[in-house]
Amino acid sequence: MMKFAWDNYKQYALGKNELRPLTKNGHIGNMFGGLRGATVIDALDTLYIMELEEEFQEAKQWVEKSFDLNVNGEASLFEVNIRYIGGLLAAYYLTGEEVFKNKALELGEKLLPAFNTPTGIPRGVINLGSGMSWSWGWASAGSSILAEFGTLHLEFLHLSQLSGNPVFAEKVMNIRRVLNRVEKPQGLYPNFLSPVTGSWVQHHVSIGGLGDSFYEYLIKSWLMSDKKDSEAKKMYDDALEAIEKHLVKKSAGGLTYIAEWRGGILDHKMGHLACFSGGMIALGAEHGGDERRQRHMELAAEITNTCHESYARSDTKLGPEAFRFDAGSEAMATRLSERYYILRPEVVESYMYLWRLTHDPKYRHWGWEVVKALEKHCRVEAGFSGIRDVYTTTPSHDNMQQSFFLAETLKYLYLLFCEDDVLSLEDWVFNTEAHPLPINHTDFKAAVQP
Ligand code: DMJ
Repeated sequence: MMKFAWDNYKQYALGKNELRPLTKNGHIGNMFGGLRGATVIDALDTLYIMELEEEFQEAKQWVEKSFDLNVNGEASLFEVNIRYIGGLLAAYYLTGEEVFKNKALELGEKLLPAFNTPTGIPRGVINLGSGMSWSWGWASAGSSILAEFGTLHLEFLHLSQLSGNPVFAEKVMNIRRVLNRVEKPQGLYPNFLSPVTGSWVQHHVSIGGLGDSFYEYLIKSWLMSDKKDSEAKKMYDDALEAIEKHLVKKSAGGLTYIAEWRGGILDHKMGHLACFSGGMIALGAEHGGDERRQRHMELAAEITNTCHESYARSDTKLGPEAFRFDAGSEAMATRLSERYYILRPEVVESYMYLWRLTHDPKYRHWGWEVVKALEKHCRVEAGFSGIRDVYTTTPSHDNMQQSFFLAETLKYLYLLFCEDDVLSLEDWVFNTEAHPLPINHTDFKAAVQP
């Protein structure tokens, strides 16, 4: 599957950001500020660990010869960080090739002006040429997004460690300071924060989109520091406790889910994005006392089961973008606009963690169901495509092979079916785009303490 996805991207779209597999051309989009080759950078480490050597060399050559950082355009700070910097760092750590490190550091420098705000909380959009930054037009009152400024920590610590320049670590440690200071409603972290005042702009809380990877990076910061960063662990524990108390619910049919919270009112919906949380909670559960470990492992398994149900209840056996637990519905999309599947990884990501941590064979069975469904409904003549409606078996394709399909979905499926020592959880943490970063078994303090 990876070879097919790569070969078609290479043939029809090399150097563009994504492949359009139906029209057999490339897509550039406007998320990466003029940077190109998102699929190349996202695919590097997956090609490498799958031992697709020739294909890895093709990707590396493109980075050496054609990856141009002197661009001028509006980029998402978050997307550039998780896909490009994460992808380059992982490629460097796996291969030791300097070119990946140098590009990551160069790109990291270009992101720094986004932090020039009164609080140091970065704005979401940055022009990589001029360094001008601003907030997303759709984010309320010029706010920054929790899942965006909260998903820089892992990569930025590595940038400091590799460059010897503390500035990257200082930036993310300052974000943490601001978050520690601000009052949390019922212990929860809302999704919108003002980079000017450092206070919340709107009380919407979600473990899915807009919030998701902030929580992921707390527990992974602790793991990546070889369990030395106890502040991150405490923030994760406190946040999860508030989530358990206020957001975790059981449906009439007995399915556990994590609702969204709007100023105290619950929205009984889970996004596909929120399905990463089964894996995260299992990973965090490993490291607690007996009672907590058991409770969290159960919660992780129940959420993963619910996400599996969202797949099992569709005709294609792929899950919708969001599913609900209201008006008599259980783990199914109720709105037309939420029926699509864009090759997202979160459900197989949780299968991979639950498999590695429990070895219950059902996770491999569930993963294999996904493989079969992808082959049946998403494979087209020239690559893999998302589908517009998971509830019909004559799917309409969206003509887009997302780069995270190569970075995450296929990598997590591969890791689900290989030995545990391939990218062992003892030695690596995955950034939110599934790019492996090494756990620092030596002294991490120099990078963490500005
Ligand atoms: C990926 O880019 C990352 O996993 C991110 O954290 C959330 N969205 C996509 C995949 O769905």
